[in-house]
Amino acid sequence: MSGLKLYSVSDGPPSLAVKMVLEVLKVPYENIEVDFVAGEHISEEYAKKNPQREIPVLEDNGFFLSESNAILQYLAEKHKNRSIYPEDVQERARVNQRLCFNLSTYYRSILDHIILPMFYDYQRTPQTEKKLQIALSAFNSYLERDGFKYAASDNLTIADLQLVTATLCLEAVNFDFTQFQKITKWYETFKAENEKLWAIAKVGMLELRHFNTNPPDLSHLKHPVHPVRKV
Ligand SMILES: N[C@@H](CCC(=O)N[C@@H](CS)C(=O)NCC(=O)O)C(=O)O
Repeated sequence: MSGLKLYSVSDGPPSLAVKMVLEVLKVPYENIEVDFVAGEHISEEYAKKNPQREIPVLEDNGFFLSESNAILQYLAEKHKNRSIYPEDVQERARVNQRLCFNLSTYYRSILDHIILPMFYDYQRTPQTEKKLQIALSAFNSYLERDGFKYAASDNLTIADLQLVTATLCLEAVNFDFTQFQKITKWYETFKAENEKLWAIAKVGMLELRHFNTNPPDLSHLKHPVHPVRKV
């Protein structure tokens, strides 16, 4: 056993990206499911692992790491996988740029328009939709301008793992993004060429689909980070 522990949530896009990189790297690990609906991540005990009280967290023999981008970079570095995280400075910079774009803009807009209103007392508004459309347009333009098969290269990199788990949220709620043809093609290519990875991600997509029509009751949570719906 590698001694690695992953504190994850089964429908969390960042958790799914980490699970996928562990599959790519063939690293054994212990998965510890954090009970999000029970608010386990808000506890003081969990805050020792991640003061942001967010999931996922990686524990590598007493070393705790949060922020899924940092986890992906750490694991790819540690296992010296130059295919999913290239060594060449410009190639690596492109991967890092896509990871930053996902965190700051693409997944951010998906979080605000799709995910947060699913779980919390937030609304889908014309403004959140507009930001999402702008982010989709930017991602589509990156794919068009650079012309790679994958998001940052002609092969799979850690950037794809994050961008795919963000995109699956759109699929979960049947948000039509087919007008963004490069994104649609890239997403379908990922699924077709990475069946094992997609099998991991699909579990989360289906759970999110369920939550979208059956919103969870989080009204029992004490000190939630986000406003909870009153039921
Ligand atoms: N930037 C963080 C985001 C992690 C995140 O937001 N995770 C969600 C679960 S998918 C969470 O823990 N949310 C806390 C909450 O809703 O209270 C990362 O990429 O790891």
